[in-house]
Amino acid sequence: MSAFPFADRPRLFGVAVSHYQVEGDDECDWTDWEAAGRTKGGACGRAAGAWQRYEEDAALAAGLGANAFRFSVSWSRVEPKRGLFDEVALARYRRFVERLVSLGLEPVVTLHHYTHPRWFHEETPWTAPSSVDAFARFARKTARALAPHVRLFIPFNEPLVLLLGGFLDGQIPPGLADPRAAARALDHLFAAHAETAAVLREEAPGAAVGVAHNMMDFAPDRPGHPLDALLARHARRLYNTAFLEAFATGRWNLWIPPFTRLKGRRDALPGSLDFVGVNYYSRLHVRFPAATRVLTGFAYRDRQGRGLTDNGWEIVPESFGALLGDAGRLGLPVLVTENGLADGADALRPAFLESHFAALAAAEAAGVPVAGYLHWSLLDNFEWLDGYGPKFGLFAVDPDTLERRARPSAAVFRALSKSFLRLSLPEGHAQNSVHI
Ligand code: IFM
Repeated sequence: MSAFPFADRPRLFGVAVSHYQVEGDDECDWTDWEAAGRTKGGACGRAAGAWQRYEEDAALAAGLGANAFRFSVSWSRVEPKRGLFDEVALARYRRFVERLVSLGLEPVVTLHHYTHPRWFHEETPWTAPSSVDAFARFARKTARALAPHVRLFIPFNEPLVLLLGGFLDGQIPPGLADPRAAARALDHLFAAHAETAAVLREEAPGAAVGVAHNMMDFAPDRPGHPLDALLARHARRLYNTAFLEAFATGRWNLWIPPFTRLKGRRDALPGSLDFVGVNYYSRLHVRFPAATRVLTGFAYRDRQGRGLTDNGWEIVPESFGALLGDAGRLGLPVLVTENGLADGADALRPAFLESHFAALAAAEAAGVPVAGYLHWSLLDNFEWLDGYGPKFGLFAVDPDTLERRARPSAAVFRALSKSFLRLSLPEGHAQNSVHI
């Protein structure tokens, strides 16, 4: 049983990155997706060159006053051929983890952040039961290499986005738009989470296991329109809580308008989470009738006049607070595993940080057991379908030299680290798993 938040580090404050978006030159299903012209933003290429610069990036995070660093392990580097594990890649991640620890940074390790080894979709895709063991085996190898330095593992980043984008909307690998495949994939993703949690508890006793769940707010596109309001309510519940509750109850029943229902049960799910990770960015406006494209049929609007981010997302700190409240209802510690914005000019980021920290503090004061905050992102990085356009970094990355340069908001972030980490946990703060 994990005792997260840990007594020796009750609050986490730091940054998040993911392997494909910063490492560079990682051959996987996304590389093929880019080559097939399926992205708007072109190829990832050498990204931010972090595979060679992780140690430097750890020091940048420490310089921001962070005590935690979330990153992900590339499955395609670790298992380039099915069953063949690359010890050199594992050793490289181990060196990085040791560096994090030596700088006083808690490693938060994600095992799946969107990409797959090239063999995966052919040989044992998420629609096949064998995917569960394949993923758990990779998780075991990785945990064995990184334990005992790692106390926080996240088997899956944004599994619902992978499901919607990869199996219902055809936008990301494996590029399917097939409700039956989606139903099978969801079942196996849940099973893989539960199986991996069990593996991690064997390999890294005492480590805490979470999920990084993308949470969004939804609002009626036509304020006051009853059908838009109904749709927004449904989307909010479906996207945020209905999915999360499956981890507590072991059951799911998701109706994705207009015609898709995903229903299932996995008895191993309850008890498989020690914390809820929240990735929060924005709010979408929905209009009845429901869109046919799951991920792209909604609109962002600047309803409060705060300005839209570089990639057009609305800034809504109020929704952050409300969604943290929803996440907190699982009765588990809530770790903000991502929050940030694309803002190359750094014009909006200072106010974004201040307002989201105020919302976080208010949620905490209202009883949400907040265990920490990890900002997306330390660096400008490769933003999936949008390539290098959106700049999410506290540090800008020069595309030619890969030199990192702090944006002015890095100082704001640093100042926030002091006040955030100074606060101690209120009495009775969740220390262990309680399931609804
Ligand atoms: O860059 C992504 C990340 O990989 C997952 N969460 C959302 C971020 C911003 O789009």
